Amino acid sequence: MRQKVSVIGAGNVGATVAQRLAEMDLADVALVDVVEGLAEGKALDLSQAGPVLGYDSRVEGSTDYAVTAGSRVVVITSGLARKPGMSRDDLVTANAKIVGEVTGAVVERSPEAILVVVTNPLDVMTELALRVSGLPRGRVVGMAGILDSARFRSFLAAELGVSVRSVEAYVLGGHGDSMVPLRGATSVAGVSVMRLLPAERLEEIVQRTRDGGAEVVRLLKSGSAYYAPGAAAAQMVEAILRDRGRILPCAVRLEGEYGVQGVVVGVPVKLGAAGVEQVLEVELSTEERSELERSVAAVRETVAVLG
Ligand code: TXD
Repeated sequence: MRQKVSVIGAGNVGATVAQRLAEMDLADVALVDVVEGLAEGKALDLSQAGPVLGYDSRVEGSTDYAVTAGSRVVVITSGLARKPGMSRDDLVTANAKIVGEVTGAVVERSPEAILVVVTNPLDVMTELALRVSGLPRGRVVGMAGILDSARFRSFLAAELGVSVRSVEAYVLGGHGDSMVPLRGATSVAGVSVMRLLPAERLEEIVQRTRDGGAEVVRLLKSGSAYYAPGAAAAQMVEAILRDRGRILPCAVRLEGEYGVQGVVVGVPVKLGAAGVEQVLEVELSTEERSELERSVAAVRETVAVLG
């Protein structure tokens, strides 16, 4: 049987996720947007790339959630993106309304689906989707850590003149200014970057990683990043559909892990057919642990806005 993945929001990130999924020939894709014609137009365009690139994924676009029925995974990207000078948290009220409505609409038609949340502020929107859907935590997972880690990896690879494939890095915590790029656990072929780079240079790269989204927003002047976010969300979908059991940093509600109760933040998880199948606890330095605590507190504060 063909599998279906729905992508809600046919804007920059949504369309890029749909494109990646189709090009991987992973599933049929249903694209939904409130803007009349947008999802339909992009879906048609993507369908017409199939013969050139050789994929058979069917891509259907609509304003009507009927097209999403029976999805295995639903990726939620609908909502406003940051403008220069804005923080992700500035989006909370407007996007809570959108993500709340969308979650209700998709779960009604795809009660078995796993939800991958992308909309900002990421950790808070993941918490909201959990509450609205009533699903267990393993089936509502946020995308941010793969992106933040990819930024960290790309900066480190360029600095050290090695392939991005040889750099293993984890960025944990909330997807905001207080995210926690791990130093000790970040390595090149098993050698910690703390031994490969002077401490000040490593801290500069850590800071550039934290500001990675804002750097792109500033350059683009309208809209925020979407190639790397789209690729990251598609990687999560692939891990679920192919039951890979990949260990990826994703946002999940902690229930005691890392000493945190009832807050969504990014940590390494095992992602497979059931969604988040395990939360992994990596060893943190005292400094990293207090950074994580600060990040958790920042997420808690924004969650409070939801009421
Ligand atoms: O790491 C991450 N999690 C992120 C998050 C990385 C990049 C972008 N991140 C956030 O994703 C960003 O801050 C936004 O909150 C979302 C979507 O970003 P994108 O760049 O795709 O924004 P666009 O291009 O403005 O697209 C949003 C689309 C747009 O077409 C709207 O018409 C649509 O969302 N939209 C809706 N669709 C369906 N239903 C409703 N209610 C709706 N409201 C808006």
